[in-house]
Amino acid sequence: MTTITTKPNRIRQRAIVIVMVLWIIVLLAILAVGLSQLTRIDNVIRKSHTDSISAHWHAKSAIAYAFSILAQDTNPTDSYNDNWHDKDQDFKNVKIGDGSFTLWSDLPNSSDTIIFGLTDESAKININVVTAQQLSLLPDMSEIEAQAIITWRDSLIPVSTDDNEKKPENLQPISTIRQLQWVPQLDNELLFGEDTNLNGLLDSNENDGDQTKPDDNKDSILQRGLLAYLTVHSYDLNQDSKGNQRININTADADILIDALQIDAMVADWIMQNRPYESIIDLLIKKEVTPEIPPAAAPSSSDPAPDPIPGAKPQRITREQFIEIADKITITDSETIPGLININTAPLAVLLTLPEITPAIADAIITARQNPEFSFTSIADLLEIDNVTPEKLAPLANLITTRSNIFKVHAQGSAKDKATLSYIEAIIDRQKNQTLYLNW
Ligand SMILES: [Ca+2]
Ligand SMILES: [Ca+2]
Ligand SMILES: [Ca+2]
Repeated sequence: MTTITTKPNRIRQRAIVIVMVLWIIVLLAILAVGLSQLTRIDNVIRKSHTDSISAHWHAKSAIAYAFSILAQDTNPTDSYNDNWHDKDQDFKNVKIGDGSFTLWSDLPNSSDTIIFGLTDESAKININVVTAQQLSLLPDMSEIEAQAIITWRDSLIPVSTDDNEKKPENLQPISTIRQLQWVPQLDNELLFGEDTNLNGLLDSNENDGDQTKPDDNKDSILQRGLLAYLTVHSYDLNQDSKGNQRININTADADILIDALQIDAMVADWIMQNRPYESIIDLLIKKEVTPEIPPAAAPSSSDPAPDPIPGAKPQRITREQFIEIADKITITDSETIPGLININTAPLAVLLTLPEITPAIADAIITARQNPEFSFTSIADLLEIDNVTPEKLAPLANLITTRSNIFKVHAQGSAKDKATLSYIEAIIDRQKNQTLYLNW
């Protein structure tokens, strides 16, 4: 007997086949959608990865760019007339390929605007060498807090029996200003103000009140903390404007004084007879030492000093001659001197921490600097400022300079989409051709 498949059975089998085919289609569709989804996510990830690499490399190229800008600065002094300061066209949204970068300074300025350029670290106070007295003169700083910082810093100086270790240029107990957060009982608000990421910019979280950290006053102005005025990196070479090692007036012999400084023998004689000097300004103000042997006496054969005019008195350098040679002389053989403050670039608050600098003198310094043709070429140029006498310059002379070697770079790289950004903060030492990355 032939088995006849009944109609309902056939229908059921066809239905099963259709359901199976539908399932396969649905599965394939799910697979296809899934695959396309994966590809899209992959593309998004890949694009975002490419954008962030691009932004990062744009920020990185900004560091190389900063180096090249500094290499082009051949002025013998460093001032705000230089190519590295406040040039929107050179530092803001600089296009490279399909992205760009921007460089800005973190130094506080009177107009609270963003200065596009590099930051001169010699405009700041070097926390590794500053005194408590000087530090206490910063805005909102109490003597107790200043002393707490100095006590903490000095506790970090390693005890050593090696005299070389104790040279001032080797005393670098603090390697980044952020370490000041560890000073006991020092308020973070005093240190950072509203600029908790220390980039010198008013970020959105720094201007939204207590909505996000930090708490701020929402006044659209960046209230800066103490760290805006501090550095640990600044130093100057003990060289003149031509790159020659300065002449040490405490040790140089007569021939060197006469030849290198182009002074006459009587002045060289005075310099040698009135040693030692605590600062170069002593040449103008030091009480003369009465020579033990009258100049008319016969010179000893072992004395290398040339005999000037027989019987003539050694002659003190004049103020004009002093201004002429001030950049060429020093009181130490050290090749570098840490922490000197550049009077061409220091902001008002920093100038006011220097001994003998009154608000009137600080204003006069800043007014002089506003002339685009002017910069202080040596510390002796301060004598041209009203009310600055040699006596007032004396306690200042070993603390200031007119040149800078260390620059901080805040660089933001931007990818083609302009939304993907990368931030790098670095310290450039243009003498040693070195970069220290603080934020990478
Ligand atoms: Ca900020
Ligand atoms: Ca906030
Ligand atoms: Ca504010």
